[in-house]
Amino acid sequence: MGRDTEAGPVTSNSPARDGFTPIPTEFAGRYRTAGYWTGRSLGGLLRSAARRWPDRPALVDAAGKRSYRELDADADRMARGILAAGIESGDRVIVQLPNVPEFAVVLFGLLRAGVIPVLTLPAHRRAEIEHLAELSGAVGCFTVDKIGEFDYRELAAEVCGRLPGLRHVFVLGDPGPFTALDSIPCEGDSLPEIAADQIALMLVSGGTTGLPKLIARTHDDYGYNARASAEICGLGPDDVYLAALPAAHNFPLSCPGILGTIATGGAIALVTDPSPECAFAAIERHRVTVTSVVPPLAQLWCAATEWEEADLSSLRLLQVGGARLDETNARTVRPALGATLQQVFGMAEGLVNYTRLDDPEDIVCTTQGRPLSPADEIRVVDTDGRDVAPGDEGELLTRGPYTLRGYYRAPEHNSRSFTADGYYRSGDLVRRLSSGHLIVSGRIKDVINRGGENVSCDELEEHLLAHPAVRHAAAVGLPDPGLGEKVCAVLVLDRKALAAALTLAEVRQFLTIRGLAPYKHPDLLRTADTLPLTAVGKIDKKALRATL
Ligand code: OOB
Repeated sequence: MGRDTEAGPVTSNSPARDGFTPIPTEFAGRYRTAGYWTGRSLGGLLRSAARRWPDRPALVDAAGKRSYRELDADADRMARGILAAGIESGDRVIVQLPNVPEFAVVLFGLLRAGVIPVLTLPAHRRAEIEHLAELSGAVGCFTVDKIGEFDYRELAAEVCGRLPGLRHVFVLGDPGPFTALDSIPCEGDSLPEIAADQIALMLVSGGTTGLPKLIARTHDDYGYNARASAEICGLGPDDVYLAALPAAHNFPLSCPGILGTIATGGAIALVTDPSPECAFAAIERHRVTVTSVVPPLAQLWCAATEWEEADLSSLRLLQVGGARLDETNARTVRPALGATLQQVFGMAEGLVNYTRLDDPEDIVCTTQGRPLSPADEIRVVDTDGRDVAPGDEGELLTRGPYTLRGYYRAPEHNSRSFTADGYYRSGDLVRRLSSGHLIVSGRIKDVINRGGENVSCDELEEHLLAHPAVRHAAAVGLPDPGLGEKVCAVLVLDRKALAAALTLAEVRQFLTIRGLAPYKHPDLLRTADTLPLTAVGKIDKKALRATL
């Protein structure tokens, strides 16, 4: 078992351990022997960087720079403060912060305290936050006062009212009735020693079922994810990474993102608004070299070079992932932005595929990359679970040194999502080329990929069915030139409600009241007399999509 060198009692995370499915011992042994798992904690990653590059900038923003030495000290102070406030190692806390430098300070503070951050997105609302807080048994919440018109303190107050276990709320900015993040007490004891095989943090899954799932990642597996990704992208101390997507997402966090940049001594810039205007200004000001975006944003950025004047010459690598990037848009990246394109096909569950920096242009523009690790095991199978012929389409199954073996506290779901020998069923349809590169050709999971954000149809349908006028509901994805797919809700209304038919605005209003994140709301509404059914009586989404 890995241990950090810092003195102090060993943290076991034991209260969080139940409900966690570790990678089996014989695999873990192999991953250690091969050097993928180093036994070092994520907090240790920053510590080593601070020793190696103390005076280099770790975080850059409009207000100035924070060196590695400063970030390291800030993280220690935060860790001590968190423990002094009464949160204990092994506890879980909700983190819902925008892309600001404090995100990194809070994240590393929690990691060093052995407190497990549940990394939620700013777009999440009551339905998601309450569910994730309950599922994780969170005792606290790190949030922000407001973003735009939305008040996160009100959200925290609502969730605290329903979950008495949520006792500690820290707010970045004006704390309202809670504690200000910058008033967190900074005295306190020595920090615990962190075992690297323990849960470091929890990511939220894009989800296929009714409610979002939690993915527990260990220090060992997530550290490997970040370091190996950084190596593939050739990151080093001269790189400046721009976090333009929400920092709590696996892509900007660890592929290689924030953690991969820290591991290699580069600087991190963050923007809360990824529009060309804002992001380009940040790229110019900080001489950003690498960033990651979803396909709609890549398309917008390429188009915006026509009218935006900013100097983007520092940008060497644009990573695009989260949803399928079509070949035409892929081919515009280099001419428009002057950067190398890298396609990234990843999942919070683990497996990440990258096109390599030296892959031929055709591979980069037509595939979604190949696995990060030589130890990633890939199977492409038919509906009976048999391997398809090389090059044929099938469902992607995977296991490996940084892929989960089970969702957190979800035994029933796990029996369906994993094979008996531990492969994760991704629900993605792929073809594998002889080079090992994958082409994502479709999906068998009932998910709509709305511009890189995954909307679980089950989850949305459950909310729609809660409306008193709705008898049956189906969510389907329809093609959209900007987003790739948009969300269409097809409703069968109660006879009495038919006269006063529901409007899209009313449906969205209803979902807002139910606390569902806005990106999951339908873009389109259709009503029908009946929904087509399959032979077993399930809603026939294929037929439904065809009629739309
Ligand atoms: C990333 O992670 P998630 O967990 O938000 O979403 C995963 C799902 C995949 O199973 C797949 O259905 C889809 O999003 N997806 C892609 C894709 N990248 C993700 N579909 C087609 N082409 C791609 N390039 O989205 C994620 C995590 C780490 C790195 C990058 C993306």
